[in-house]
Amino acid sequence: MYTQSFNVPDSPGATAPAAASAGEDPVRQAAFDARIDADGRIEPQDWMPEAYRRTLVRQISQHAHSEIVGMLPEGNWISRAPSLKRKAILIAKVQDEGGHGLYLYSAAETLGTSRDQMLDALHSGRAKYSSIFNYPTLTWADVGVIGWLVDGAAIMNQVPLCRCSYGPYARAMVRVCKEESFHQRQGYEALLVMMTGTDEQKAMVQDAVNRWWWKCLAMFGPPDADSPNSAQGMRWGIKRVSNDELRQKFVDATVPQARVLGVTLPDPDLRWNEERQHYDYGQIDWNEFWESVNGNGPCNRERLATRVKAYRDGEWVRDAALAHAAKKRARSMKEAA
Ligand code: FAQ
Repeated sequence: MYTQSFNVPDSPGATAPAAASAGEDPVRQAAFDARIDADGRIEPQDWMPEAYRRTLVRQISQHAHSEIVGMLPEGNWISRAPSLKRKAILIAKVQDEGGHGLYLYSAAETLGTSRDQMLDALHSGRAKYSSIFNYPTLTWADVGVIGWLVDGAAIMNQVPLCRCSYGPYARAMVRVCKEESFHQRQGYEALLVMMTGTDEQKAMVQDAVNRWWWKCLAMFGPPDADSPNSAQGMRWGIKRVSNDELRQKFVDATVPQARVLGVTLPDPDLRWNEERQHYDYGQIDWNEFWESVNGNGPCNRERLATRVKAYRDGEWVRDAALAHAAKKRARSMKEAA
């Protein structure tokens, strides 16, 4: 359904030169720019402008936080899944999201920021994570809709990131996208089954679609004109496709899927535009989006409190692992002496 077939420009620098950063070594800056312009990869040991490093830490750590916080809405349904099969699938999916968070924290650590620093930013409310995870999962249909639409939107956004200019992030995204693809399909399949069920089940699916649709469109971030980070991110080959373009691709891919499923997308302005060869869609409520981003969504407080508690509860595990590692190190030093 979602493929790796994005046709993105090979060389981000071919259309716009990478920005020169004030105060950076001009020779190393020129080598960096040339690498970016040639669509090469930047690796952790390579010199890079501080602004590039900061942008990557910001985006990758936000992405990691989103995966970890994103375990919570669906995790809420593991104990209430309607069958053993659905429970096993859901456990696997939620574990995958945890794994994605771990690859992404590791990728961000290669830029010189520690996991403790990133987690502290999350737990203190300074760091952002995706707006979408601040909404409640009210029924079992929400789990299917998250797979279909939230993972579907995540794949749209993440496939181009497989070609991000920073090597560790790009490589992490390849595996993440393969797993997200399974997540999207399991959600869609669960909904297809519900739509062959009772009227009550069908109504439950439609209700979940009504509640999640607009929030998924907002997930791609503010409109390009209001996106302060996009231009530089694109010039550096971190972002390959703009927020609005990805949103449009998502709408275009999802409308036929909704038709097959037999649900109505809750937008009276949604219609095919022959001239643009895309679907037109209505106005996104950006106030609601910013409320969620800035800590005032329906579940922000609950989500953060759950993460902080999990971190505190896990302290003895981290301490034990560190003590074990120290003991092993001391033993091998003694043997080597
Ligand atoms: N939520 O200038 P831009 C998933 C912020 S993973 C919260 O356009 P940029 C898997 C943005 O950070 C979902 N904040 O920024 C899963 C910036 O603030 P800052 C996460 C948002 O970076 C599925 C400000 O607005 N995916 O779902 C959001 O160029 C199911 C201005 O925005 C990623 O993180 C938002 N939705 O573009 C897990 C992908 N949108 O930092 C469990 C990687 C924007 O200046 C279950 N990230 N903001 O203070 C990206 O591609 C980009 O960072 C964007 C934003 C596209 C999210």
